[in-house]
Amino acid sequence: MVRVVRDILTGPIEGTQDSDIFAGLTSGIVSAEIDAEADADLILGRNINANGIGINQSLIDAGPDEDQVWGVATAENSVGILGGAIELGGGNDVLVATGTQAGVIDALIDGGPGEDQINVQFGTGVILGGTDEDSLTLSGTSQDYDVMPIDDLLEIVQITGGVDGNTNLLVGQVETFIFQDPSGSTETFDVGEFFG
Ligand SMILES: [Ca+2]
Ligand SMILES: [Ca+2]
Ligand SMILES: [Ca+2]
Repeated sequence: MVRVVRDILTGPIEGTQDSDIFAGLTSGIVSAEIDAEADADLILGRNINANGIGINQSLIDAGPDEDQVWGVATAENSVGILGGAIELGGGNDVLVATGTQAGVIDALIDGGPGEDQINVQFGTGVILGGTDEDSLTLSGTSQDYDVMPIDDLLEIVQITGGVDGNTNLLVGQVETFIFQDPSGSTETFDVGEFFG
């Protein structure tokens, strides 16, 4: 196993066949290429600075097995995941992106095989669940969003609006949509309900 834990994580980094940890703890993951490979890996980009980005313009391949990818930005005008591409690979993976400006901006997230749980709060980008039953969690209520059916065969929908008003997500192969209000209430929709 490798544990690469720094204030800011950047550059190409290779994982092992065992469980690895890659973390940028205060200024996130920036322009990195992380290949986590097999076994359950944790990839954490945390940014505590104003205008900070949790995972910034990085290519992340979590590889097989049950991985966790977190892009967490906590200060003002911050973004969880900006740009780049994140492949969660096989296994039941978890991805969480949170920021005060948006969870994601221009993000490309691919859950791959397995039952993946993706929570991006709100924002812009492309989210693919891949095969098996996947869920996407967004902040707010279903009233905050417009969900437009694009292709029922591939289960592609476009989600706009959002609590920030700027959300524009193209979502494919995700079977369950969860709207999570700050008050704690949640609403759950099957993708088929958007193609009624
Ligand atoms: Ca892995
Ligand atoms: Ca997966
Ligand atoms: Ca799926």
